[in-house]
Amino acid sequence: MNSPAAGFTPLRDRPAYRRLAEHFDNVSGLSLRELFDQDPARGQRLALEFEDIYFDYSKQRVTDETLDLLVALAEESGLSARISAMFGGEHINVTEDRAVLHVALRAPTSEVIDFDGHDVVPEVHEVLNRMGGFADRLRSGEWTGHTGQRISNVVNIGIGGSDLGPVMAYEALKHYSQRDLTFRFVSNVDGTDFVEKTRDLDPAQTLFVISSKTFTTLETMTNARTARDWLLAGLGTPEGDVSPVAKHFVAVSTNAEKVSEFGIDTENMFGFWDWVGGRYSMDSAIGLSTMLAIGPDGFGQLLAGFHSVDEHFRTAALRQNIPALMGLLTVWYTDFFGSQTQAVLPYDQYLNRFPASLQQLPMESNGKSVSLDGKRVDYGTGPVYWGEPGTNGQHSFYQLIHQGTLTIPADFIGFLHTLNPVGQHHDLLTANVFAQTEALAFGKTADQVRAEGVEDSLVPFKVFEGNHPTSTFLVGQLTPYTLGQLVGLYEHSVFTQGVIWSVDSFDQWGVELGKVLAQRVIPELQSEQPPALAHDSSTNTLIRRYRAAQGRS
Ligand code: G6Q
Repeated sequence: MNSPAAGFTPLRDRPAYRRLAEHFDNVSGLSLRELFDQDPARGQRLALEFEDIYFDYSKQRVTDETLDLLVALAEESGLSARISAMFGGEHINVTEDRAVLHVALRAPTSEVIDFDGHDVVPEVHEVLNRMGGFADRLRSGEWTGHTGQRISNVVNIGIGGSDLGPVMAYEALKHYSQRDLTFRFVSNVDGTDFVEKTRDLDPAQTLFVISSKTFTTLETMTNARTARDWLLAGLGTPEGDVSPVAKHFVAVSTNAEKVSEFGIDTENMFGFWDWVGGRYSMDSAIGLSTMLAIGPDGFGQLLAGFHSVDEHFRTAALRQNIPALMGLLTVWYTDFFGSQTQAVLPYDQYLNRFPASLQQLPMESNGKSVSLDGKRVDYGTGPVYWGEPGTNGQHSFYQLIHQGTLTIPADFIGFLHTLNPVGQHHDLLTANVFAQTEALAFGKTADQVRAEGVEDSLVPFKVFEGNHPTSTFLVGQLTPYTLGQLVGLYEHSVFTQGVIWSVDSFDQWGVELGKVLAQRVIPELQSEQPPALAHDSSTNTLIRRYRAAQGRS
């Protein structure tokens, strides 16, 4: 293992952190009402504009001093140096001794990004060009299935980072997609997922994209084998003949050997590199389904959006740096207010999978309890990210945000222009964004409630304390470009948090234990003979009950 960030000062010992702790005692009692009363221009002042993205953080529970101290904390934590280290291809994923270069996936050809002594940008574009050629052939109907029929269904099989980003992007960019192609995404090892997603598809017109960085993932390989059987059976292929696989399967992977072993011609494999983490891979070849849906140009715009935010993150001063501020605000609430969650609330139906996809990014990256020196942290790290598209959430869980006992910072994401201008819908939708953030910030006092004629006994129930922190992103329109920007903002916010918390944001050892244990249990469920079970008494009993239900004693 690389020597991890040798000599970093533990978070609680950093001077800015200590000053923030004192500062918190002075400002935590301040209300957003007071802050806005003291500074009538606060709503314009605490906002940043980057291209088509307006970021209003004035409804956060911060003063100018808070922001100065948070920026000082970022500086003391070496954020600028860590950004340079990431863009410079250093092995900042120390526990796996890997570089973290997803920024290279969206670099234009004019840029040079060095990794272990060579420029990776040309190879990135070589793969993009191959993907583009394939996408053009498939979208135009030139690429046909084994029987000569045009492909009209694309099924991506992958899980985790090889599924969540692609599903989210497909949903988000459906407006720009080629509508005569049907897209489905199979991830769960539960056979129901495969069966339900393929039940109405014609095998002769279906292409499977097997997306797996390692090409060894249990869920994906199980689904891929089922897909192969489904195809061959559906086409009535004679026993032993696997020739249809060539026209109906392509692979996205870093593991050519395993792809070939599966029976997919490596000519039809699109590669990427071990410096791309799964949860940062939607703009690598893992995005092939996205490109098939929106075309190579649209995919290029998505990458350009990501790249614009990469440049902003790399070059903007921290106080004007949107992802850096987003990350610092999360640190502020996590470590000083003790918040354990962060809501992400997009007001656009196309972003219905955005919160789900986003969950993986911060929670797998910063869900860590050991810092880079291998020691247990004595402060909070990654909060739970969650959300739903607005306004649906307003009719379910917003109650708790408004009147519960938790402090839940929330990001509201709204758009100036809708892609579906139907009647008054967009005005009504957007009115809800503004009304909610206003209500969360300023609430409703007992006096206001009484003035509405509410009888005294009911007043406490109808009071809204307010002071619930929110940021509002007001974006021009949902396009491939702005989607890339939004995801890029969260990626770099997560990076910023990880730097402050001194954790390795790019490993995921926590995912491994379950995988190993499952491999041990599988034969215990399937063996003919009763297995010698050596688990705890709970697990042993569960296994026996399951075996009995399958008629295996
Ligand atoms: C993401 C994780 C994880 C990964 C899946 C799929 O950062 O590493 O979600 O993407 O486990 O892995 P494969 O792509 O190797 O199948």
